[in-house]
Amino acid sequence: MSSTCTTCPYCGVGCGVIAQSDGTVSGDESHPANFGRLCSKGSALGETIDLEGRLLHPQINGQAASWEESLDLVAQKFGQAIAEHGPDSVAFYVSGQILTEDYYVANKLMKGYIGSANIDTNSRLCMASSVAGHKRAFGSDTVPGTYEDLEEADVLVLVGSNLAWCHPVLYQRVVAAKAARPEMRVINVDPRRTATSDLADLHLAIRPDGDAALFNGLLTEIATRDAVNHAYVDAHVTGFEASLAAAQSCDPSESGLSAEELRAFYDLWIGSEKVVTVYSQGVNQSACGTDKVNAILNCHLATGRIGRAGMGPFSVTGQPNAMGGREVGGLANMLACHLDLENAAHRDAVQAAWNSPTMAEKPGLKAVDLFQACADGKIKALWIMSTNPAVSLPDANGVAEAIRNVPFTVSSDMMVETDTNACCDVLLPAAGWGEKSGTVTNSERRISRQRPFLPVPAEACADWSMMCDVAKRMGFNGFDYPSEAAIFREYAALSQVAADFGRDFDITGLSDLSDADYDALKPVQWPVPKGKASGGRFFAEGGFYHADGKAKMLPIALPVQNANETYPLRLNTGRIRDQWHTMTRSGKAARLSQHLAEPFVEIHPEDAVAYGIRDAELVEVTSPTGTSILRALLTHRVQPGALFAPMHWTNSFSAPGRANAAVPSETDPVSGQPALKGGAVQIARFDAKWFGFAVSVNTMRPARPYWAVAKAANGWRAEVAGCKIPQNWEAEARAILGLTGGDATLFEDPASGSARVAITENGVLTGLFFAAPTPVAVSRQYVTGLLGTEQSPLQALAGRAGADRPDPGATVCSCFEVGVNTLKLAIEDGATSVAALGDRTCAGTNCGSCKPELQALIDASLQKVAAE
Ligand SMILES: Nc1nc2c(c(=O)[nH]1)N[C@H]1C(S)=C(S)[C@@H](COP(=O)(O)OP(=O)(O)OC[C@H]3O[C@@H](n4cnc5c(=O)[nH]c(N)nc54)[C@H](O)[C@@H]3O)O[C@H]1N2
Ligand SMILES: Nc1nc2c(c(=O)[nH]1)N[C@H]1C(S)=C(S)[C@@H](COP(=O)(O)OP(=O)(O)OC[C@H]3O[C@@H](n4cnc5c(=O)[nH]c(N)nc54)[C@H](O)[C@@H]3O)O[C@H]1N2
Ligand code: SF4
Ligand SMILES: [Mo]
Repeated sequence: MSSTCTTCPYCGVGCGVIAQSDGTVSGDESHPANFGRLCSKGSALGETIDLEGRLLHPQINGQAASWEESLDLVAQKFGQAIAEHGPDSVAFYVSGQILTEDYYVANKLMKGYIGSANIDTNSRLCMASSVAGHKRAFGSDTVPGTYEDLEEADVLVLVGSNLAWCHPVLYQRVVAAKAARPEMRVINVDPRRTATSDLADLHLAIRPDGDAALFNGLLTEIATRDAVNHAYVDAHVTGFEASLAAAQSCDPSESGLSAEELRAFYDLWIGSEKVVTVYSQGVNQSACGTDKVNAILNCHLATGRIGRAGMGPFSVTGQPNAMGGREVGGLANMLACHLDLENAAHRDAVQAAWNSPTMAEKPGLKAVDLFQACADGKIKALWIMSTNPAVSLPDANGVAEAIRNVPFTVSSDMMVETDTNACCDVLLPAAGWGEKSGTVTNSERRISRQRPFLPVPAEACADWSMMCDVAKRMGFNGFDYPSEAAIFREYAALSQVAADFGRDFDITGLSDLSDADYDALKPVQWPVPKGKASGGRFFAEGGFYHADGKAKMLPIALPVQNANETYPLRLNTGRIRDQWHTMTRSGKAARLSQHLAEPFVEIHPEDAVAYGIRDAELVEVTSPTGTSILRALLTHRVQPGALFAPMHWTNSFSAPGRANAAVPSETDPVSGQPALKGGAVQIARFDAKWFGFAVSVNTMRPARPYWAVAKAANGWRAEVAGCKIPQNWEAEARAILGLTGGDATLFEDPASGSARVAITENGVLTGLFFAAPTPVAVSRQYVTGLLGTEQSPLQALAGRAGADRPDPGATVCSCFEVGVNTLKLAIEDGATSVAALGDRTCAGTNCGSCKPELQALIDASLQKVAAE
């Protein structure tokens, strides 16, 4: 079997993967992002590459169509809209999950040929505030540092980042560095306690959006303690005095932290030269996100702690090619190679290099405004590519309506069934990871190849290739690429234009790659100038990209916190360890679906008491845009007044549990990034009359008032709830299980209002259903494990293991499917370190993503022992 070096398609860490044609994957030891490590999602990639659910042929209005017909139709409808309503009546909405070559073609087609800048990307939801903050401070969107800086730092600050779950391999590198140098300090700034906080020496549970107050306080203290690097500031920075004055006029207690916490933070940050401040969506996805970014950058500029080993601000990117998208100018306000759309000289130079008929002159619509324009009838043709906005944008129901309101819509995706596809006229089947070929850029500016190791199935096709086919049909020259290598060469050559303007993005050293060189390209960090050394850090000696060559510090005012009496709570949202975004791929892997199998909302116990909500009941979370129904998880990890819900669930997995139905679309005024972490909401207990849990060998999609399904090893599992007690439990069970045949065994207890149904076919268990007036208390893991086995229905209906078969409990380690009960037993039995637990149970010994949870279990058990 042949093996192929490629790159993981999930997060922006950009790990190297070695894939076999049978789908077996392992970490690439030679890749400088991961040196052989993979996390739980990376390790389970092989389970997501089957063809189940794939979109394999083009469709027009739900009917199979040929590529010829489909491409003709797309070209004709886009051409017609442009002819009748002008270039700004059409739009592309693309994604940080397409490859650089795809992105380059999309941007060239829209800006240089159609002549509109109405191309925006899901990076608007993700990186836009960082991009805007970088541009304001540095004059360009440059990430100054490298991953090694995180390891070499003496103080590592993680702001609004759940690195343990969202950048797990980078997190593991930090864990290893801290183990090697125990004096290293980690600070986590997050209103919520997360798996990442568990590693931190200091967890600062700031008030939501308290970041600017914290970093303004830090800037003031830097000046008070005489820690300003005057030589650096005098030579390379403007705006120091005004920024300091603005900071000094703020009250740092607005951060919500105590004087002691602030002092501890200042002592560590100021006390070590080697400080890295990593930040992510807790900073970016806010109505004041760009200001928060600049408040952080200000402190690094004032101390000159930037661009040197072990120090600097570090915005980690989310998607595998979020960075590549920024480089090709995928955002509506940018031009290729970090050039500026609003700069006439830049526009002319790019147009000349492209030899294109036109060039967009003004920025296009940013994501939220773009979908508003769809709702307003201003967009006549829309092409959505590799993203699922009907789930991932705020006001998701409104966005679905807006897409339906556009006269002609196209979606190119790998999967048939997505919430967005359901709103679109034409579906174009995309080649996916393992099939497609091109490059991606990770968080530390490292360009790596994604290489194919699987045949492209049926009629699927690379994104760049379908766009070129449409461009040609629209009569445009300049899209005759023989291969993705040819696109890459053109792009690398275009970066000469950027180099000539003295800009940061220079990859001219890659412009002469032969097809064979491109195929063999090793991971390389930009800049890659022709004939000079590549990679490294930026700004140690200044060299910023504003006209005066200096960086700008910006005066930052604090956000105004308005109390909202109708919607008094704040809905924070984000990610869980084992799911990726809208679950179209990670949702296929049974072992990834067992970690957290259902959407939930974290609620502080005080709020739960105030609203009369008990643990594991259901909660309606409502904003003016809509409602989502979520399982209540009572925890001190969130602050009173704050809720946290994961973003992942969709109409395929839990229609009522889609978080973004209830996330309003407020945006940052500078970056246009939505405030996905701070929607104002109200909550109420959802008045369910019965709760159910079901497992079936069939796919379930039980359209009950509440439902959520997850893939299991031998079928599916479902949580349901209803508002009316069914007349006939067996009929209800069969409807939910999707099982008409087989023998049913029914237990009903009218006194308690509970019922249990088992279905067997030829002695094999095909379905189990449990219902009760309160949340069903059966062992999910145990019951799910019974599916497809030969079982006595009576034994199965007990819902928990007999004494002879221990119940492993909820899965903690996805790789080896080790449950919480197994782990607790091992801890009681003396395995009181993560390594010992690994020796005993294998947990944590493959990808290591569960290590924070293993440590938390050990800590909890030791605390319990100490309290006894
Ligand atoms: N498992 C998994 N990993 C992923 C992804 C995934 O879907 N699943 N997606 C990838 C993508 S695209 C992205 S962008 C990254 C995102 O990676 P992260 O940004 O690390 O993840 P999030 O969970 O979105 O949010 C991070 C934290 O911000 C905190 N936060 C909320 N409000 C505030 C605030 O006002 N201030 C501060 N300081 N913190 C706040 C939240 O409580 C949350 O813990 O993850 C990437 N990695
Ligand atoms: N409430 C809330 N909402 C959020 C966030 C949050 O923190 N909270 N985070 C936001 C952020 S940071 C992000 S990045 C977005 C992500 O949100 P989305 O981009 O909407 O989510 P994905 O599920 O990654 O969508 C990718 C789609 O592309 C398809 N696909 C995969 N590979 C290919 C390919 O090669 N070609 C094509 N054409 N299609 C492909 C997949 O099947 C899937 O349908 O969500 C945002 N939404
Ligand atoms: S950390 Fe995990 S999800 Fe991210 S690139 Fe590496 S293996 Fe993939
Ligand atoms: Mo993202």
